[in-house]
Amino acid sequence: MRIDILTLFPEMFESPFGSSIIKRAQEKKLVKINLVNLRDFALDRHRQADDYPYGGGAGMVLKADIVIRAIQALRSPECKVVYLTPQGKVLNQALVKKMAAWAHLILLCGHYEGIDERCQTVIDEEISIGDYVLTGGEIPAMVVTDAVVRLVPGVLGSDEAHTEESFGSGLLEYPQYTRPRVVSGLEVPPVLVSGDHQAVRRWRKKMSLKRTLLKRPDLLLQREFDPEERELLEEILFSREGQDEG
Ligand code: 4HQ
Repeated sequence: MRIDILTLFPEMFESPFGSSIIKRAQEKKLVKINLVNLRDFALDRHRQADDYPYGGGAGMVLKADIVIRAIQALRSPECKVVYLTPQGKVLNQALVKKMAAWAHLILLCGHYEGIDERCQTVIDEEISIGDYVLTGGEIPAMVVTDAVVRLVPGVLGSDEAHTEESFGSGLLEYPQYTRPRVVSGLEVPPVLVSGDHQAVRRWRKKMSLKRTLLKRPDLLLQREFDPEERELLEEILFSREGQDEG
């Protein structure tokens, strides 16, 4: 997969993409992340990529001729151009999955007040990372890239990918514990040290369902349940004792 990021601030991306899983994905050539400075497509002496808005007002606007020239230079037959904006469709895991199937993604980051409206002629989709106002589209582009790259085949280790398959399906994560077994008198749930793998799997699924029900009931309404999940939900809702122990 290739991801081109068009921005006036390519240096903002160096640290987040230079560590951990995203770094490893690039080293393994599973993804090519291409940081492109929009200024490189300015033709004037001062390489000016943004300008004052017609009609007056605060802030600067990305110039349409520069954005359009940059996108024409980077285009491929299979590419999708995405502009990060609060006006876009709000990002969720279903949208991330759709994007992970694209071979070539071009992310356009606006800064200050945004982009000249005529850039819309080269934009395929608008995406928002949530209903709040940021200073630019760079952090949203990092969020989209991180979420998409981890779904590219081979990026996650087989253990991580397996967890994704069993629980990346619209539930919150189950509680985790590590050594020592007792902290300030608080013990690890006995099932996790029982050695009964089937019991551990069932307990984790139950805790995922319970957590989702308590913290994000909206997520459960968007989802269907298999017979085991129905049984576990019934236990959560109607059994009196020992719910935290499963
Ligand atoms: N901005 N989700 C303003 C965002 C944003 C968001 C990006 C700020 C675009 C011009 N983008 N610029 N929230 O707040 O995507």
